[in-house]
Amino acid sequence: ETTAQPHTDTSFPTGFVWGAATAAYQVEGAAAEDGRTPSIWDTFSRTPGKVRNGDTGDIAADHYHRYRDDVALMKDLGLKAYRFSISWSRVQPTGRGPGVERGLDFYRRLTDELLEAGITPVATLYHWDLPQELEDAGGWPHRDTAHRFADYAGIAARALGDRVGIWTTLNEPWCSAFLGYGSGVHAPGRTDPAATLRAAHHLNLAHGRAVGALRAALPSSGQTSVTLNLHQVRPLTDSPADAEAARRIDAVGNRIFTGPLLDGAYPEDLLADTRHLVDWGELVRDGDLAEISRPIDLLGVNYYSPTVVSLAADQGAGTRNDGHGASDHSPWTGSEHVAFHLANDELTAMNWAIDATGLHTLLTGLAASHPGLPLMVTENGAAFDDYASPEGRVDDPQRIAYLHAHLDAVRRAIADGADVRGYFLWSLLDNFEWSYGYSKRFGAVYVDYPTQLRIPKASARWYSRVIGNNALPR
Ligand code: GBH
Repeated sequence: ETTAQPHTDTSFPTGFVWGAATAAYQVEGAAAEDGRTPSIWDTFSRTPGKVRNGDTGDIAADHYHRYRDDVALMKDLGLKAYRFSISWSRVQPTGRGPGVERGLDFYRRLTDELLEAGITPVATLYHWDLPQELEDAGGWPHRDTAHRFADYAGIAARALGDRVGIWTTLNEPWCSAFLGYGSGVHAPGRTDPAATLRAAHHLNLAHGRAVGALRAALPSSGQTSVTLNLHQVRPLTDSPADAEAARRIDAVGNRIFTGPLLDGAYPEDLLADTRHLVDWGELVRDGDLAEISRPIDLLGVNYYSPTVVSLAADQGAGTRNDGHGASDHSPWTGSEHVAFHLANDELTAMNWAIDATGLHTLLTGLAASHPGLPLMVTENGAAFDDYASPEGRVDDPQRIAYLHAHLDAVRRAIADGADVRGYFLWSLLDNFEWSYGYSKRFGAVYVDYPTQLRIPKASARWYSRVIGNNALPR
């Protein structure tokens, strides 16, 4: 420690980007308005048994109609940035052809409102809502989908590039590939290991091509990024077997993306682990890796909980504790002998273990492996069993504790040399938590769904003070 008061400095760098995040299908509603067509999540949520209580995103938090009030709320909380996603099937209902102005207009209105409130818009092009027509044509396992995505990226950037400066191509491609096509707990609900790996490659390719389309359409000040849910993988014990389990999960959970995106190649051990499932030589064509590894300006990191693994003798152990609902199929393609464990028994309402040191390790690890690459925490937060008191208050001390611990981990990572530019709380609002429907509340702001009334939780007020002070409470 070299500073004078090492244990009392709780402040963040000047200009640190304080934000909150949402995603189109989770908050917008208006599922059939202004030309929007179904995405894979509309189809999936309408399929009986796929989403808890049969919930859908038809109305969600009605953000499509209430965005003005929601921006006013953000301004009131002092947010400096808002991370939202664009619904592909609003902009290109068939996943092809020209953009639909009525769909684009929503994002023009939203971003105008944000800019007027002094809030920086941060747009994600894909937060899991593939136009159903493209899934019907083969979805992400089909190479053409990557080309369709680049076209869509160009349309969105030409329409909004004058007001949106920070662009993220994909949110958590691991979830799209491995939960969507592997375990099937996410849309489109397929359970095919070969399709999973093909999807992963085509998501990488889609990102790379989209970065090219963004660069062509954006002013030179435009920033491009991708958001990954990097698994902070830990072996259960120091045995060689558990180290092997950690290596495998790191390969198929992290390096399958960071390898091609940041380092220009798929790792050899990943190819070896999975070559019985897919013909990588046929899948990865000449020129793909150069496109995928186009330089980006920022890496987005989403973090919730660490991933603790051991090597199990029993086949199928990989299905346990994956945190994503019941499936007979493991998302961990090619890692059937790996078992998953909780890091501790302090759990959120998702039954995810709370361990903020994982975020520090992740950020400092990236700073060491990829020096010079600016980082942004694009999601972090927790679900708890929040409820509104008869007086209309929502007290969520557990969320305050969670945020405090994780923000302190970010602050320490910065002090240790990680170039972390900002932090986005997941989520601004309670919303549609995918296969859990509305049963899980991640918001800093409570949503009473029957009335759509917004109630800032105690954690929102707490976060607002942190932003105002640019520092954590001592
Ligand atoms: C994000 O996904 C999404 O981007 C967002 O839309 C979603 O609402 C939010 O998080 C909350 O779920 O070790 O058992 O914890 C996060 C998905 C969750 C995938 C944790 C990996 C690890 C399994 N990730 N999960 S476990």
